[in-house]
Amino acid sequence: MRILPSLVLVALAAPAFAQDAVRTVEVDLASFSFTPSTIELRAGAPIVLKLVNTGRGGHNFSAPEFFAAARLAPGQAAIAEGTVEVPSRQTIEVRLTPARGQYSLRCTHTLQTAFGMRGEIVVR
Ligand SMILES: [Cu+2]
Repeated sequence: MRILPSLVLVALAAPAFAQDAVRTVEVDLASFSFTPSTIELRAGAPIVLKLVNTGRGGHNFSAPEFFAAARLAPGQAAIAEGTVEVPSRQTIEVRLTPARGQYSLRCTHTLQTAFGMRGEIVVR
């Protein structure tokens, strides 16, 4: 019985443990879609939102209400006007804890919302 508390402390202190606890949610951006187009998240559960631009053109992940309601991880770069730019062939990671709600998502680059580059974030 005496050994149990120290084992628990070791587990909590190990960086690997902390990383495993955070779910990575990948969203692919391409011309002209988000995959998945409906992103389902759990309220209050921290995530790494991994935005992968697989295309030749620049895209962005614009969800102002979503980012305003979420809690961004400490040290996280500011997200300008609720929009994260993801240049061609690059990956941007955003660490945050989402808040319950239903939020619209789109790419604000010229005409791309009209071309179908939009989606939804559902946080339950
Ligand atoms: Cu786009």
